[in-house]
Amino acid sequence: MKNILNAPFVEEMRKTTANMYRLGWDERNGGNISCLLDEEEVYQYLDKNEVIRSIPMGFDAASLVGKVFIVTGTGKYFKNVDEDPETNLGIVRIGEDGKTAELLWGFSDGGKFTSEFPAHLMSHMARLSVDPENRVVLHCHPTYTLAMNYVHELDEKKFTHTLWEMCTECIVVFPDGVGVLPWMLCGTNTIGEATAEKMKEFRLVVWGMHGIYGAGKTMDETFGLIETVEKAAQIYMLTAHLPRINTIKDEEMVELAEYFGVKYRKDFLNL
Ligand code: 2HA
Ligand code: ZN
Repeated sequence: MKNILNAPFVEEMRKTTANMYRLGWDERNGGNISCLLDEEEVYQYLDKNEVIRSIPMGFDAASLVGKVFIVTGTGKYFKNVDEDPETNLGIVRIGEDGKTAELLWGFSDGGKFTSEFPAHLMSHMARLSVDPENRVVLHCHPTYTLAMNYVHELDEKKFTHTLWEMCTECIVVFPDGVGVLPWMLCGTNTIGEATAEKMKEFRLVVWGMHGIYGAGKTMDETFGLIETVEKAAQIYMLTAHLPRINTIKDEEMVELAEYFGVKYRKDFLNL
């Protein structure tokens, strides 16, 4: 067996959580990450027959039975993942009943997966149904995106359009736009179901006055989506109170989308 602490997927979680913490997107226990792993790769590091404990999930993830995820722990701080991955992270396999998570590694202080595990797994299921290569779901509280929630209408079309206007590359990076949910109670199956419904259409979902969810094929892609939204939101917040003299026009966004060959939400433009 290889040493799990050297596994690229553990390393990636350590680096990503540290990065996000430094960017100020994950104060205290804010934020959570889950990543679908390649089973063959995982079993080079862990014995598939050694289940440390079984943890009830409280929802049905039938289409994910046997799938293995690395995930951040509930109440754990992104700040601490790098120095102690075995306490702050866990590797779980979805059990035969679809309703239990079998712990294969981590959560060494008796902990368990993030309180947002329903939203994560339901989002994985939704994304996989439209993109079989989806692997990563990432949630955080990026500062400017959150600030923008208080001063901008929480309307999908308007929110996406404003972000697209703020940086030239936005429409190319997230041509599918940003889904928006109103404020909802977090940590519940209800917000999980609402997020998953949006995830069939969007790789990015804003949780009104809470934060954002991103999904993608790789950690880089997913992180990059949120990073680009956050950059656009920052430009918006730096300029929203000033007279707007210039803007990227809808015709120019069409030019960009066509030049880069992306399929974009035409109905989010005002043409
Ligand atoms: O678990 O971010 O949404 C910390 C959170 C909850
Ligand atoms: Zn949160």
